[in-house]
Order: sequence, then C-alpha cells, then structure tokens
Amino acid sequence: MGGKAKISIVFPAYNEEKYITLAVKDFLSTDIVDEVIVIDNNSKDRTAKRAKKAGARVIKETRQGYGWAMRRGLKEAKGDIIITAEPDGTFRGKDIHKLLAYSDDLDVVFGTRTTPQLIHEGAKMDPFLELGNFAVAKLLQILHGGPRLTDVGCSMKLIKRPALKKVLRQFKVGGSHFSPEFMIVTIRSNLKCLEIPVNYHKRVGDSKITSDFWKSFKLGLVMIWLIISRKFTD
Ligand SMILES: Nc1nc2c(ncn2[C@@H]2O[C@H](COP(=O)(O)OP(=O)(O)OP(=O)(O)O)[C@@H](O)[C@H]2O)c(=O)[nH]1
Ligand SMILES: [Mg+2]
Repeated sequence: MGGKAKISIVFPAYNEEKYITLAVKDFLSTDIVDEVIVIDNNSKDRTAKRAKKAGARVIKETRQGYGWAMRRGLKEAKGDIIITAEPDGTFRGKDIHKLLAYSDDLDVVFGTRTTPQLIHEGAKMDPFLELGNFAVAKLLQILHGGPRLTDVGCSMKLIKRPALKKVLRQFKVGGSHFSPEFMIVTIRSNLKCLEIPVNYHKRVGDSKITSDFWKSFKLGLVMIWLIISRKFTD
C-alpha cells in the first residue's frame, strides 16, 4: 500500500456507556488510528454522548442487531484499513498492531479469542464456549475452505478497503451471527484470510448476546445452520 494507510476503527454499540469512553480513548491512544466510529444501535443510555465526547464519530443505526451495526460501520468507515472490535472492555487497542502486522501480506485478518495464554481473568471463555467456538470454526473452515480457524465469534477483525469493496454488498445477516457470515463471505470471495490470537478480557457492563448457556447454545445452532446452508446456496 503506497503512503501511510489510514486506519478506521468500528465499534458496534448497544448500551455500552460503562466502557465506551475508555474504549474510544484506548484505541485512539495507539496514535496510528485516524478515526473511531461508534455505531449507536438504539442505545437507551449515554453511549452516544460519551463516545462523541471521547473523540469518536457517532452514527445512529436504527435496525437493531449486531450485524446491522457492524455492516453500517463497515459502510461508513473511510480508512484504507478497517478494524472492527467491541467497546465493552473485552478487546484492547494495542492488539491492532497484531492484526496490522499481517495486513501487508493479507486482505483480511480474523482475531481468535480461544488462545488460553491470552484469555484473561474473568473473560467469558469457559470450556463450553471455547470448545463450541472451536468446533463451529472447524466446520466453517472445512466446508468453506478457510484458513486454520478456532473462533467464529470474535469481533476483532481487519479488512483492507479493496477487499471490503468486493464483499460489502454480499452481507445479509443483521443479527448476532454476523461474524461467521463475514468469515464465509470473505473466504468464498477468494480473499487472502488468516486467523491470529488476540487478547480477551473480562466484559464491562451487561452482556447481551451470550449472557447465559442457552443463549450461547441457540446462537451456536444458528451459526451452524448458516455455515451449512451457505455451502449449498451461494
Ligand atoms: N447484543 C447486541 N449487541 C449489539 C447490538 N447492537 C450493537 N451491539 C454491540 O455488539 C457487541 C457484541 O455484543 P455483546 O453483548 O458484547 O456480546 P458478546 O461479545 O457475544 O458477549 P459478551 O461480550 O461476553 O457480553 C457489543 O459491542 C454490543 O454493544 C444489538 O442489537 N444486540
Ligand atoms: Mg462483547
């Protein structure tokens, strides 16, 4: 990539007032980030106000859902390199360097939260979630011809602008299973993809997607169905 690549961070946010200020500041403090975009997904708390005050560009997305928020963020990002994460304390700004280390050679970098040495105290990655993520990731890898995969639910990812242009219109998922759709679409579009370990910390604030066993279990089934059906429909 010629010249200095501009970097955008995308945060989907639904009632994340407890950590949004620190998250925006943490990612901006890396000094290589050009913009932090917070997609406010109908938050009823002070998420938007705090994000703006911390230096983020705040965009309102009214279609409710993790996928809708992520897709809107990817669409609005202006950078040459777009990095997605979550503003809930689980990811760290310093880890963007890990993803960026591969961006010269690859189009897309997926994070994985299932590396034991990088799972920190209190992080929600119990043996069930770890094994579940691993098994579903292997299914995705095998059915769609992906790189080595160990996690299907990690929001921390990197995509370069030319690659994003190729895939943005192919996304259909608005819900919590957007992460595997992102992986399937980028892999099947013959983009060069790789998965790398990132740090995974304890969440700050209320968990929405995987707050209990049954929610996680149901989401796992939805992901499995997506992975199998996309093998035969696209
Ligand atoms: N659940 C949910 N999350 C949304 C929505 N819109 C945006 N988000 C954001 O998407 C990210 C993922 O949601 P989380 O509740 O953190 O779910 P998770 O990462 O699977 O699980 P935990 O971090 O352990 O709670 C967060 O940054 C949310 O604020 C939405 O409609 N529903
Ligand atoms: Mg989270």
